[in-house]
Amino acid sequence: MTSQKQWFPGVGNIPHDPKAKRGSLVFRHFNPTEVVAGTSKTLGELLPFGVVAWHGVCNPSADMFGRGTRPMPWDEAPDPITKGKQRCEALFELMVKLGVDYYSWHNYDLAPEGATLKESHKNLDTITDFLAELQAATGKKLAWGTCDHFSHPRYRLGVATGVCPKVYAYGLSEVFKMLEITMRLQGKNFVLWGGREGMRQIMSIIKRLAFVLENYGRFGNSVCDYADEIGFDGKIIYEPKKREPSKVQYQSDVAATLFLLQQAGLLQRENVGLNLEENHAGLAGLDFAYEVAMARAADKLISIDANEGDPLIGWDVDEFSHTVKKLIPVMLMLLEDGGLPNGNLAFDAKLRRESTDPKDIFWGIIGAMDTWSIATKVAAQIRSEGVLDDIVEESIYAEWGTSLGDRIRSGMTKDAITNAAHRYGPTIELPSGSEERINVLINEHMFPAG
Ligand code: XUL
Ligand code: CO
Repeated sequence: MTSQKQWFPGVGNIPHDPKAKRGSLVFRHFNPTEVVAGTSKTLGELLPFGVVAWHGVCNPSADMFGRGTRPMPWDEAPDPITKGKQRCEALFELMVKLGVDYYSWHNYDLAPEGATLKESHKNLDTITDFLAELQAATGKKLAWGTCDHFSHPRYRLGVATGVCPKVYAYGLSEVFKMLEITMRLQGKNFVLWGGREGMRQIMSIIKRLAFVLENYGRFGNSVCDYADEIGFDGKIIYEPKKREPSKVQYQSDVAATLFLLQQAGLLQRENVGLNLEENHAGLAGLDFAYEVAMARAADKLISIDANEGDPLIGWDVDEFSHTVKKLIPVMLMLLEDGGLPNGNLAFDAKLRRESTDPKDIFWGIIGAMDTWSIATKVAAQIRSEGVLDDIVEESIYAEWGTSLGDRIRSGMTKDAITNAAHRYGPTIELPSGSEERINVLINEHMFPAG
């Protein structure tokens, strides 16, 4: 440690205490050792929470119109390396006090970028040594590492899909280095988000789209090849986001990302997966649960950036999760999968600019952990009662269980299909889609009567 100083002196370790006086900083729902009904797993196992360095300890809560408002005493330091180390300490103090096991970081969140690539790598090595010490002292773990390929002006015209091979090479070598560091810190996965991989002026890309998408594939395959070469056993996880900062990002939603990965031969690679973020689904005009379902349908769901957006705001607001209802269908799926066995729930979420009490970051993370815990318990209850299964399997999709369903799925000739059409149509009796009944069912489980 650079000092024995506490960066959040007013807050102790946060207990699970459902009966605590209102306004106490406690978990009311998240109890890591509680076994979730109908499963053999605990809440802690099903919800592998993580905090992220960039929002947790680097983001001063500035917005487009105003300076930062958040007190960040760890940023006051005589030199950039000390500042980086103090950020690491503040991050680990947050994890320890909240009982969160994982963190994520971009290369230059914690290590200062140097004047040369060599100097940047040296700074990264110094910070990595420090992180390794903190991990050993606290037992905390790295969820994933990634590269900041959006802040520096050299990336303004793209990286993998950009206009310049020098930038491509620079960005890729930063990934190689950060991948080595992620492996050294025993990180679970490595994220590739593409904020600057997207459309700008339409006139400047109309001739080059196929060309840059080929580069996108080449870049990803080089990352995966290097991961294989050094024996990184985590996944390279792509994070879709439709817009912001670019007008349209190529990896715009799950379906588009799967298509790009397939075109590039990346989808077929065992070490490629997806990292989904709730607010990003909203920006694409999609339900988060739909995105999770789509990733699962392709067997590529690995990790989640947990946060939520605001339907009245058109950009990525990264609020800490606080709406239970939206997470219930997500948890119904994750309960089927036994959680996220190879990934995490990283809070890619930040404080509002209005929130300036040093305790606010605790309220944000505690609230989000409790929100996911409530959704997990409600989903477990719905699952164990089996009513939703009854409606969906036994009623809505029941016809697929008949012999005609079996025959179609095992392959029928044109004539056999046509005969079936003559036999069963034109009026065909269907079950109700039960839209309202399902809505009532969810409310009944969230707020049981009596
Ligand atoms: C941006 C975003 C990123 C990635 C990592 O919206 O979500 O922070 O998670 O680069
Ligand atoms: Co994210």
